[in-house]
Amino acid sequence: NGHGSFVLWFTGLSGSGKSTIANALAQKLYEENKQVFVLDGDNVRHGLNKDLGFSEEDRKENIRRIGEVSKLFVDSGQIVVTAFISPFREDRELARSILDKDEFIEVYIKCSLQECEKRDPKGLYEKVRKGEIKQFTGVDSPYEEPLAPELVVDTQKNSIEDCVKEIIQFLQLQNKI
Ligand code: GGZ
Repeated sequence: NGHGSFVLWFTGLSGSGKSTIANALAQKLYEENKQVFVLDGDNVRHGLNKDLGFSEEDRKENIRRIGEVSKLFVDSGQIVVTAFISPFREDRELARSILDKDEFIEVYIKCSLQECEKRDPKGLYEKVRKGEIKQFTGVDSPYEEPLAPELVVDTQKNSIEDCVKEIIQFLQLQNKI
């Protein structure tokens, strides 16, 4: 694998801004002629992983497969941005282990549950509170905060645009781009 291929592994609650930041960041990198691809629920959970739900076992398998697919993309020369809750430390560490040491950058998209619930962009938290969705991350399924992510961006305190800038600055400082 040559220079410039790696995974930005986003983790954070539903509604924290993972997909929004991933897509905005990918657009910026694309404009700088980088090969970049976003993996998220829309293109993975509806296809490759449509046999998986939200039990602990299924989330584990979801993350394992995304780790393996990310490795394939990285080996093909792409920058990959993954936007999955990936709530369990152990599963994120497994994904990390699939990639080389310098190919895996864990980014915690930080936002409190309270703020995510307030945003509720898809009305899911409301459904959870009504009992229509079970095992929802942060409510009745755990979210394990990263202990040593390469980077933390706080979407509660900062705008999406500023979060994207922070990530780009980090990548430049680390000589990744
Ligand atoms: C968490 C759920 C659940 C449950 C459906 N728990 O905000 P969204 O809608 O677009 O993102 C959430 C997405 C989570 O899928 P991931 O593949 O990222 O999860 S994991 O990494 O834990 O495997 C949410 C929706 O799917 N969703 N049910 N019970 N999120």
